[in-house]
Order: sequence, then C-alpha cells, then structure tokens
Amino acid sequence: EDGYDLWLRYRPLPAGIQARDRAQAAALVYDVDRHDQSIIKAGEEIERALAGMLGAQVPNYSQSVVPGAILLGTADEPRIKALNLPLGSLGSEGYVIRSATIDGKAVTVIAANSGVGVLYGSFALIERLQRGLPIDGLDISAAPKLKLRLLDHWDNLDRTVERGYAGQSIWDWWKLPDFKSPRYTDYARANASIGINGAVLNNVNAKADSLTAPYIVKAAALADVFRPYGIKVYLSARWSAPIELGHLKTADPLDPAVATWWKAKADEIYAAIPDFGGFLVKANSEGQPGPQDYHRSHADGANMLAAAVKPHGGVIMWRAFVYAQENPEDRAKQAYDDFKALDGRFADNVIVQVKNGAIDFQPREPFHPLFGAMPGTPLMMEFQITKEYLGMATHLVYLGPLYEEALQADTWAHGKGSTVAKVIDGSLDHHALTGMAGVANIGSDRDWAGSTFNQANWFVFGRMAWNPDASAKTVAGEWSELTFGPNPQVTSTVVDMMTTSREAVVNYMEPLGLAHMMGTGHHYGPAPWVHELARPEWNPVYYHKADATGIGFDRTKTGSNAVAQYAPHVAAMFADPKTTPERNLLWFHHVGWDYPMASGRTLWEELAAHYTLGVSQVADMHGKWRSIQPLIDPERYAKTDIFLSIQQREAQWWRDACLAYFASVSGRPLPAGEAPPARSLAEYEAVTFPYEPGK
Ligand code: BDP
Repeated sequence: EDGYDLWLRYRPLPAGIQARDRAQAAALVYDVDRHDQSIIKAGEEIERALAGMLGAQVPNYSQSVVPGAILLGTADEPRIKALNLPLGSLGSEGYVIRSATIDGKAVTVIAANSGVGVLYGSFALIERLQRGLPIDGLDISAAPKLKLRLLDHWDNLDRTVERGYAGQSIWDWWKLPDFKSPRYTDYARANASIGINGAVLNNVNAKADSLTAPYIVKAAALADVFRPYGIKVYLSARWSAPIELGHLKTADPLDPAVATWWKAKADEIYAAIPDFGGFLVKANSEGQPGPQDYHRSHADGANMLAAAVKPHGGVIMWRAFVYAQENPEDRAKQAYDDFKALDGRFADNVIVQVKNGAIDFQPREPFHPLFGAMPGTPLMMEFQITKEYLGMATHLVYLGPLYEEALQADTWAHGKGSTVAKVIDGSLDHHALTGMAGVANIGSDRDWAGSTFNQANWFVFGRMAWNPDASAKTVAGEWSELTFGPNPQVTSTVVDMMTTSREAVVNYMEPLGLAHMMGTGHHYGPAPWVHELARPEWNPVYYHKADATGIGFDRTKTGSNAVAQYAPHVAAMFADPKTTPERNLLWFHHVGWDYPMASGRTLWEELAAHYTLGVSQVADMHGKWRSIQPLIDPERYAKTDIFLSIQQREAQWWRDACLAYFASVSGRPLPAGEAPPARSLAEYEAVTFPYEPGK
C-alpha cells in the first residue's frame, strides 16, 4: 500500500461487520433526473466505498425505496420534504443523516440544502462504515462553522513548489487545460471528504502570468473538475499586474485606470469561471509590490480589488503577513502596527488573512496579537500545513496540537473566553465572512504529502476549518482508524505518537519560546549562530539574543513592548516572566542563564533538559512505531520507520548544535549529566544545503 488512497481506502471490513452493514446498505436511491452533479458524485463515492468495504455492488434506483436503502437528496426532494428534517439551520453546506422509515421500509437518509451538503453527509456516513461504527439508529446533523475552508497552494507555474516537500506541483500547467489528470479528481474527493471548499492555485509570491488568458483557461479546467465537489478556485494576484500585463504606468489603487484594469480582469476571469472564489494577495511583504509603494494603505489596495470582484460575489483575502520596511526593532510588531489602525475600513467582501503567530509558522508562537484586536474586520486564520520550519517532509510532527493551541488561545478581547476560534468563526464580533486557510503540503509524490503522517496534517486542517473547536486528539484517532484500520492497539499507539510529536519538535528545535533559529534559506537545520545577513530580522541571533548574560527577546516595556499589542489581561500576563507560561518565556523575556524555573532548575539547565527530552521523545515515538509493525502494511511501515530514523538523527543534531552554540555564547559548561555534543561547533556551522527541496 503506497498511501495514494489517503484516508479513503475502503478496504474490506471484517466479515461480521460486513454482514451487519450489508442489511443497512442494500441499495442507493437518488433522483438522477435532477442532474445534481454533487449528488451524482456522492452516489458514485458510496458505491465505490461499499464495493471496497462490503464487497457489495449495490443496486441504484431513481424512484423506488427498498428496505436498507440509502436515500440521498436535497430538502425539496418529495420523500425528504415529507420527513420534516431540521435542515433550516444547517445552511448551504450542512447535512442530516437520519435512520428513518419511508413507506414502512427502514432506510438511511442523507439530506441537505444543497448537493454539496449531501456529498459531505455521504462522506460522513462512509467514514462511519470505515471505522466499523454501526449505521443504524442514526440522527446526526452537522454544519461547518467557517465559510471559507481553503488550501493555499504555494505552487509556481514551472511546477516548483515554494516550501513544498512532496515532489512537484500537483498542477501540470503545461498539459492543462486539455489533460485533466485523474489526480485532480482524487484531490477533490479527498478535500470534499474533510469539507475543504476552496483552493488557491498559485503561490502568494505570484507571477502575473497566472492572470493571463491562457492560464485562466487552465484554471477554468480545474474549476470544472472541482465544481461538483463543492470546491472553488481562487488565484493569488500579483499587485503589479496592471503594469506587467496591462502596460499601465502605475499600480496605484486610487488611479482610476488601475481600478478599471482590475475590473476588466475580474470580468474576464468570471466569464470563464462563473463561480471563481476571488483573489489572495501578498502585498508589501518580502519584496512583493503593494499599495504602500504608492503611499496607499492595505485597505486602499484591498478595497479596490474588492470592488472588481464584488459584482460577481467574489472575495479578497488580504494577507497581514507583512514585513516590508526595515523594522529592526521587532518584526513581531509590524502586522499589528500596519493593520490595527485600518480596522473597520475594509470593504465587506474583504477578509484579512492572519498567520497563527506574529513571526512565521514557527514550531511554537504565541497567538497573533491581531486576533481580537480588529473587531470591525473579519479575520481568517492562516496555518501552514507544509512543515517548512518543522522538519519538512521527513520529521513526524502532527500539527493538530499546534492548531488547537492557537485556536483555543484566549485573546480576552471581550473578557475571558474570547478565544481565537471565536474570532475567526465570526461569533465574537458578529461577522458573516469567516475562514481558515492552510498552506498545502500536497505535491506529485505518490502519497501526496511526502509521508503517511503528513497526510494527517491535511486531514486535521480540514477538520478544524470545519469546526475550529475540534479536538486534535480526537481527530488523530479518527485519522488513524481511517488510515491504518480500526485496530485499538494501532489507534492508541499512533495517537500517542502523534500527540507527543509536536512537543518533541519544539523541544529539540526551539524550546521555551525560542524562534527562528533555522538555517538561512532552507529553514531545515539548526543555525542559531547566523548573524551576518543584511537585514537584522533575517538572522537567528536577532530572535534569541543570547549573550554571556542571558537569552531571549525582551518584548516588555523595557524592550520592544510588543506585549502591549495584546488585550490588557494578556499583556499583563506576558509582561511578567513569572506569569508568562514557560513555553513562551524567551519569546517575551530576556532572562539570565541562572533564572530559576518552576522545576527548580536554572534556565540553562532547563534549556538543555528540553533539548535532551526532545531527542528521547523521538526515540520513544520510533519504539512505539516498531511495536506495531505486524499490524501495519509493509510499504507504509518501512517508509515511516526510515523517516523516524532520519528524525532521530536530526533531533540529535539540533540538540547538539544548539547546545554547543549556547554553551559557547554563555561561556558555560553543559549542565551536569548532559552528554556532550557529538561534534564541534565549527563543524555544525559548516553544514550547508545548496540543493534543498522547497525553493
Ligand atoms: C515564509 C516562507 C516564504 C513565504 C512566506 C509567506 O519562508 O517562502 O513566501 O512565508 O508566507 O515563512 O509569504
């Protein structure tokens, strides 16, 4: 088994369960004359699942209901209408699954207000079957809490993928629009099965070419494949496209010719893709052009584009990931500094896309201070699914706990309980436009994401975009059952590994609030020593500020005062090292090497202990994986086993290199009992990766 089937494996169920389920899955009934493409896809998926799991080719009826039928339909389907199901509050994407009786026959009804809702309900029923759960006596209703549930592909037109570690881009632009790889359909199935309803096709560091006629036709071909699965396409828009493509002299958002150019461009796209989702924009960040080049604000820029897509129902997702100007004092403050004052000034079809933390997708960051600080503006969450800073494809790191930690963080914007989840689901400040984006980890690799466990990150992202209050641990269990089969020993072992893995990577890379100590460019290995790059905030030494006296970034009022960007309760907590959670200590404070920690150890001892613990946590994960070898198929077992060996070696490398470096800057010996690094600091500093993936 090579992982291609993801969590939609549909392998045969045990004989006893097959016998039980066959009675409840005896036929499929839906009205084909309605030509609802999503319901037709739902029917196809159920047929495929039943054939695989039950070995049953179920008959397919349009009209008659038979005992044990699965009936699919929308609210206006006469037999469904007669059941008076509680569909009213479930919106256009929610669904009901109900065990019911129609004409005296026991059936399972999957009903929704749209075909896509029926498709989501069908995947939910299939999931129950896959996990060996009974499908009688059902009364389930579900609806997504967020409106936009999107994958952001950082895919370039030459098929390289920025920060992608799973091969080339899944989009074969060269062969599109004619050849639509079957992989596109399987991509859509997988996404629909976890409720993802949009894909931004191209890199945020965008080329204007994506907006030219030939590429619009290619994007339209993908949109046609995705449409029945409820997935809209979006494009990253290059701010300077009016100059590059339209030969205008300016891209000033307040210049009428610029607005006219974008309006015509939007009209052209919508003519080819009537349900085009809209644009994602990275502006005035890392060298990208933007409205500030013309002394206009991010709101001026976003609103001009918003007007272009508004007549077609499109949205603008405007990124708050900005660090364009020289801001040597504290990079973590810039997004707030640029955006806070714009609160309430964005058009109603603009949503500001904010990364989970204020710096950049690190193994651990405190929640971004913009969450809760812009009540008059819808904010969407941006997570990274691809593991740019967490060991790329090979390290086993389940991101569910990272997502959960960010979503459950309390902003205190309106007092206790003002979680980030409530900010982004719109409930805190009453916004209808809501969303979550994940930077995709998908590529042309046979197993899509580069490793079996990376698939779990795609999966949990979908689950949390559907419900930001979902539990990472519960989702890990569901994913394990779908991926390895519902064997309790496998599930408990795999869930253990997954729930430890995020803390392990924090420990062996950046414990106690450290950040951005990865090597230049590749962001893979340790390089806390780097100090010579042109801009101060490109250097790891800028982030950890270790010297002979201590370590950490002072973000209190004696330093950058970034703590003041949080609501008063949170600001007060982070302002004092005694009330700052130790996991965030060095993010907010510069403390002495002998600073006393809760454990009774000094900071230096604690830091070393965390690094060493991280290495042993990886060894534990590896041991756990080996303990279930007989229960896992050989191909997927072996790949994970080898990857865990790589991770073990590299966790050790991270520990050794960082401790060697911190011992040298602090002028201290390693704490008693800590094993010395395997190599000299100079040897670690000499490691380079000229051809790393993901560039
Ligand atoms: C950084 C990545 C860079 C992206 C940037 C972004 O290193 O490749 O372009 O994020 O989010 O973390 O725009």
